[in-house]
Amino acid sequence: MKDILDRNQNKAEEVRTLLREKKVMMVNIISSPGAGKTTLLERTCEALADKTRIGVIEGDVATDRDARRLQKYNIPIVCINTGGGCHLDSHSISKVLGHFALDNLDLLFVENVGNLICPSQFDLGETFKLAVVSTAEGDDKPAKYPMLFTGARAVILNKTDLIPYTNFNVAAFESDIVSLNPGITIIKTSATGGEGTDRWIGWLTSQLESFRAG
Ligand SMILES: Nc1nc2c(ncn2[C@@H]2O[C@H](COP(=O)(O)OP(=O)(O)O)[C@@H](O)[C@H]2O)c(=O)[nH]1
Ligand SMILES: [Mg+2]
Ligand SMILES: [Zn+2]
Repeated sequence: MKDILDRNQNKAEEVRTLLREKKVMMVNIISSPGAGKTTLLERTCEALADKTRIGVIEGDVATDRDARRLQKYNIPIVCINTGGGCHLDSHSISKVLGHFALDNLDLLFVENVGNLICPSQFDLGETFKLAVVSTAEGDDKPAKYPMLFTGARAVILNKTDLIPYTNFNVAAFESDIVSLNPGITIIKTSATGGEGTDRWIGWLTSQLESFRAG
């Protein structure tokens, strides 16, 4: 495992250096299946695709369904089917980067395989990791899967529209996250209803500006 992670880390640093040179900010989106990663990408493309040059790497065990959901935004999309693999690694990212015209890209999203465990261990060369949690999953997930939350720059708490139908405790969720990672940003959204997505877009835009400023 250590050898695998060391090899992954070396390739990740290569990817990070290349993207830095090309001024492409890469966001590695990690969540359990169904938390709303693709829906959030749909809202993000709607808000930004006319002013920001976006590309997407869709990681899935099987099918190109998520890639097809994003086709309507006319952005470059590459689909990686892992065929059973439960995470993406930096070698798979490095292999597909050649399919993008990196000189014509500002923002590259990676939708990782839905899984809270090993995607947080495999550095892809991203600028930062974004964790997405939905209210239907229970508020205990940060405490139970701490690695993702210690390593992420921001957490989206999605499906806030469902809170009245669950026992999700927002204050307990937030305090568990902050005790793992005091500097983290937490943004609450309903990706289907649209509430809070403006805050996400504002935060993302500010990250892109500071990335470009170096
Ligand atoms: N009620 C509600 N449903 C949502 C929200 N975001 C996504 N969904 C639904 O949750 C399901 C999974 O969403 P998807 O974006 O495919 O999740 P992914 O597996 O993380 O990419 C879909 O049926 C979405 O329509 C939300 O904010 N509120
Ligand atoms: Mg998806
Ligand atoms: Zn895995």
